[in-house]
Amino acid sequence: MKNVAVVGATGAVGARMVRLLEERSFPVGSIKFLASDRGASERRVVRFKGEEFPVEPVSDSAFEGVEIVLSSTPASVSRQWSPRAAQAGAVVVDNSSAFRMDPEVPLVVPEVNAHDIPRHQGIIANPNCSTIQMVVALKPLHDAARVRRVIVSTYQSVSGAGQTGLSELEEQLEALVQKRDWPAPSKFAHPIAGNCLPQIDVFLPDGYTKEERKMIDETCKIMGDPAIEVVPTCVRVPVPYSHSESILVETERPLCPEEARALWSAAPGVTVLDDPDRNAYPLAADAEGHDDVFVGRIRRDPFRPNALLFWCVSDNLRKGAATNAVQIAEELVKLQPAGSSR
Ligand code: 11C
Repeated sequence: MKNVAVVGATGAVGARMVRLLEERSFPVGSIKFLASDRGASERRVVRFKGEEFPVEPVSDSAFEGVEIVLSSTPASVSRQWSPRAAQAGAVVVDNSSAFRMDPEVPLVVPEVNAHDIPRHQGIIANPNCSTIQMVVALKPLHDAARVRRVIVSTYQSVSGAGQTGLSELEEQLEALVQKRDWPAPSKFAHPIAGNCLPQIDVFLPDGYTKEERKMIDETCKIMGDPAIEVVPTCVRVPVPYSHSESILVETERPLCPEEARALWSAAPGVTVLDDPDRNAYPLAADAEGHDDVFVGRIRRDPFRPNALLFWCVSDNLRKGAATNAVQIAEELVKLQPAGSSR
């Protein structure tokens, strides 16, 4: 059994972390729920296994005796508190971008690089949602045929931008149906209802966005191969939950669709849904609430024997965030049975 704290438990990802600890029967000895936002901690309670727990303000003393911290807070809050939780003796699974590219911090998707977990020094980073689902799908191809280049276009749901992203879409969809004006967008740079926005996060000097840069850098770190070329275009679409991705992958050894299908069918965390005769392929609405990464539309590049195309969908708040974090915590339990120090 482990003493657990969830930081940011009242947010969209934090709430799913709490549900997943219940659903997956995580061996919880004690549990507490923390928030950095004093207003949130004053107002909220969290239900866990039928009991109500108060949300406590995050503080150094709150981490005393805690063994595993699941944290879903903005990067600025993580930078302040995750090292302090680690200092107090906990292992922090941190969902923010604060430590992902720190060479001392493992960046982990358990289906891909659980072997990196033991080298942690108190913090393990949970990757970006659009990266997680892509690397789960790429890993079996990489092991079999070595992935060299990936051209990916994403279709990312508004829940990636949190509750305010969801609210902005809902408000605009209502106004669209009622043919009335809506207030100026605040979360996104342009209206999201009836639109696709080729911008997620801010632009960098090279013309890519920060979200695209995360996909490039995080993929190489998780896969342990700096030579993989990732060329992303990240797009926000008016979908509430689940990210979809159109992926072209080039491998060193050519892979035919049948072999890729067999590799994915045997891979952990992947479900193949690919039956064009029945119009069956992964859909964002169907993936919501599930933990797997779904792949379909598997086909050859008509011009290059060493390239395949596929469509990849996953629930961004579950496998793209909360499920992956809880899976990392489960790996920690396997490594550190109760009572052992980290
Ligand atoms: C989005 N992928 O869809 C982002 C959300 O670095 O964890 C997650 C940002 C992150 O807007």
